[in-house]
Amino acid sequence: MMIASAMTLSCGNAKSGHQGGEQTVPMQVVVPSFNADSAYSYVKRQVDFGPRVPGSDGHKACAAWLEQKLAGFGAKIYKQNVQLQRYDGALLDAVNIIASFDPDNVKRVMLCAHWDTRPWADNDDDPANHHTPILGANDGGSGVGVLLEVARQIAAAKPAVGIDIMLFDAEDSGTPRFDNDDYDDRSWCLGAQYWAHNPHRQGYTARYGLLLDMVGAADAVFYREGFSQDYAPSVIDKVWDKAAQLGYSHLFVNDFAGYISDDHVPVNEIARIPCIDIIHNDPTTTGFGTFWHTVDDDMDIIDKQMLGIVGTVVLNVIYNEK
Ligand code: AHN
Ligand code: ZN
Repeated sequence: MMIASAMTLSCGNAKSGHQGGEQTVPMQVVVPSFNADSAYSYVKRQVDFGPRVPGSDGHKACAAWLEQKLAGFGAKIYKQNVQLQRYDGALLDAVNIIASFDPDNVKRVMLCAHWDTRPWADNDDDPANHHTPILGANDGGSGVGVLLEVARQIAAAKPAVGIDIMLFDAEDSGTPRFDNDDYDDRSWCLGAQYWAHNPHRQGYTARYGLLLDMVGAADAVFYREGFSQDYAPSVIDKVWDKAAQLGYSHLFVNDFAGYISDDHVPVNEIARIPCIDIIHNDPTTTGFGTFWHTVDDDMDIIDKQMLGIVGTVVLNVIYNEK
């Protein structure tokens, strides 16, 4: 448990002979401890379904499991089943899965990740692998694994704000390198684009959103991403300040590292909710990691401790909302 902040409360109900007085009482914000073993097991469970390419058997089975887990944590589940058009015209059977905690609370924060995996290892060194679907332990699995553990903690002790866990589908079917003549930036983030145009509840809004993408590798490092900085600078400050307080300023680096098209862009530009991307991107070395969109994105590159750090930062941010 972590205790944070103090606050002056007007205490109109004070004891013996001290009526209506004002006193300072510590307002203890109890932040639950994030369990990294649990998060790791949730990543592994997804990977055990195999690739979660939209329309595949692994995708269907994983969707059912995600829904059942989140419902088991007491969330209200919204599913958006929709056919979305890929860059090449193929229709993808997609499902956005939204889990709302305390759904009638007007104070809300959204936590997002994509749950699908890439149909092609088009960044692999070996061209023979370019059409092989990836397992997406990091790219897909890690963000969802962290959010499932956050959901488990919310089930045990709810924060002051309502939380919406948004698992977007069809993020990672964007134009592959082997078809680069057809490249279209809008071919990514199809599920998030759909949700932004068709929110699960009419008039839905939230104070802000946090998107987790590729948060599980040992060499992960998080820079201030460009769209996040432009659309939601105060949210970046809030998260990076909290990470620094917790001792993670070496991982949440106070530098800018370019613009990344990701699910937070439609959330900002279409839904108009300030949303930041917490994404592994090291501009000084290997960008999204050497395993990115290769057959090496499997459980071997998942670092339990990194999942724990990201989850701890997220819990500390949302439990400090009043
Ligand atoms: C692009 O490569 C255009 N965006 C990175 C978003 C992404 C892909 N996240 C995971 N896979
Ligand atoms: Zn990807």
